[in-house]
Amino acid sequence: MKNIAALCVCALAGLANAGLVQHIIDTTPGGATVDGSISGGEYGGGTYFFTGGGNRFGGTLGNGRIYMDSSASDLYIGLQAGANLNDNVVIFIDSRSGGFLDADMNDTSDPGRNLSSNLTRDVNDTFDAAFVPDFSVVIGAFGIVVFELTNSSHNFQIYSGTFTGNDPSIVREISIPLSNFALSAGSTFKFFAAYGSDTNFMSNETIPAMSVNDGENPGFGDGLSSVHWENYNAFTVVPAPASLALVGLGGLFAGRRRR
Ligand SMILES: [Ca+2]
Ligand SMILES: [Ca+2]
Ligand SMILES: [Ca+2]
Repeated sequence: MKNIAALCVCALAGLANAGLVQHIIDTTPGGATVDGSISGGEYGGGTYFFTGGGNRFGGTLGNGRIYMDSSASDLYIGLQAGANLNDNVVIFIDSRSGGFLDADMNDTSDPGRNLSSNLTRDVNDTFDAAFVPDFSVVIGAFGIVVFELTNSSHNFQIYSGTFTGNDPSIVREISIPLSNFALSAGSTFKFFAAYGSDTNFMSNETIPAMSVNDGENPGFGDGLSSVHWENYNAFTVVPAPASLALVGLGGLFAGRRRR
């Protein structure tokens, strides 16, 4: 009985520190302009961003920001790096049921596919039970690539070479059709981001912040049995204009009923 009680306490302690960290709901009908900077009204007037933790690769991701915005047709992602973009940010997107865990995937045919399959090279990384990714977006000096994850060879979706090199003053922006991620107006998806080298040597940097930020870089996983990436964020795509109008009408009728 003692052992069972101890196990329960451990599980609860883990749950208390895991899951959804930040949820942004897009209410701006327009999307962003893919021009390498954050300006004007895009990304909710500069308020739709997510922050993280960790700095063992110099704070590129841990001190950076991921901006998101959406329109009726596209999702916009903007990475503002906190230091030189010498390695690769991988954003895991959970936008539909099903998906693939680290242990399910092993496409090692190039660095972007490899990071999308395996974070820490020599161990099976684990995610929160509510997070099963379906897509990845990898951002590095090479540009930006989007994959649909599979348990064999990931399906290539998009490559953008608009922004390359490691200069952190260039915001890495991309426009991705909502349909690529099985999203539609008003849909919500989850994501988290990690940062690792071309050879899957992992930093301790993430968005959102997680317990891994407090330790050394997981690296290749030497001496570790697994690495747990326990947190994620959520973003809700802007509803269709008709839905926004209905929200307004609902408020009007509610007001009438009160009178
Ligand atoms: Ca918007
Ligand atoms: Ca922009
Ligand atoms: Ca999923």
